[in-house]
Amino acid sequence: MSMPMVITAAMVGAETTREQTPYLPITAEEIAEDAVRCREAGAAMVHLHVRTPDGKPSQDAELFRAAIRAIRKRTDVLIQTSTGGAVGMSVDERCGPLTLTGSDRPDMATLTTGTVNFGQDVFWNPRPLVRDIAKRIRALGLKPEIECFDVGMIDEASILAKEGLVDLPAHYDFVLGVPGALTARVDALEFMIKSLPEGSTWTVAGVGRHQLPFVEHAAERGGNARVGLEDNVYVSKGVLAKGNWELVAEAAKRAKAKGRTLATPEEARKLLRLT
Ligand code: KMH
Ligand code: ZN
Repeated sequence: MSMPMVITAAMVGAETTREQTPYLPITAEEIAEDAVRCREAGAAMVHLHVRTPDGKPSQDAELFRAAIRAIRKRTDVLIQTSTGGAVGMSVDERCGPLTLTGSDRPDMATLTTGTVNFGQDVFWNPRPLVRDIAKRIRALGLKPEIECFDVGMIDEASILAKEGLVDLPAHYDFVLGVPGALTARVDALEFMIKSLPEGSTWTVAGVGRHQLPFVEHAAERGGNARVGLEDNVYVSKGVLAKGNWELVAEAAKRAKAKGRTLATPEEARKLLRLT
């Protein structure tokens, strides 16, 4: 029997704008309201970025603290904070959420293990910077989600493990379909899966129109899926999702149709070996 599927809602991101969709949550209260509905729809985890009140991407610790408190006041969904932030941010800026401790500490943090073209920009992750972030994640006692925008990032995570900066088996997120990075094709997903160290867990995040079809591919292959407005604003062709919750609900429907059950946050914590 396959494992329950962990659905992650990438709720905010750094690139999606209110011009693209009026349903993008920006304030802590808006994020918490949508997170509650995502949890009810079947998400076990949220992947979190935050914004300033005027909608600009930010990695400010206090904005994260406010969002984390607002979410935890209302739901038990796991919170994975971004360390990617937005292109062009410094490493200290990106690591803002890793300064949160005690009851404000996130449950998990992302770690991108290589540089990649990102649309018209470059998402810079030189090897020293990756090691710096890996150490900060470890110092906070968190497990990383290894964000893989290309296959070599899996190999780099194995090197980090040899250096004692990442524990194996680890959890990986394959982000497929960013312009300039690895394409969203099933054979690319298969190669990613084949490239993983023994015992790894994985999530796939298809970008744009690939988001919901890749929930089905993940369901068939025994993996996990990420959906949400960070990567895609449409629930069907030309129809905006009315919130992250609507994308989670659609993902849950498709996963169940493939015979998968959905993980609760507590089940996800065990499956992903979080502390
Ligand atoms: N916004 C992207 C440049 C992450 O959250 O760790 C990077 C990103 C990855 O979203
Ligand atoms: Zn992100």
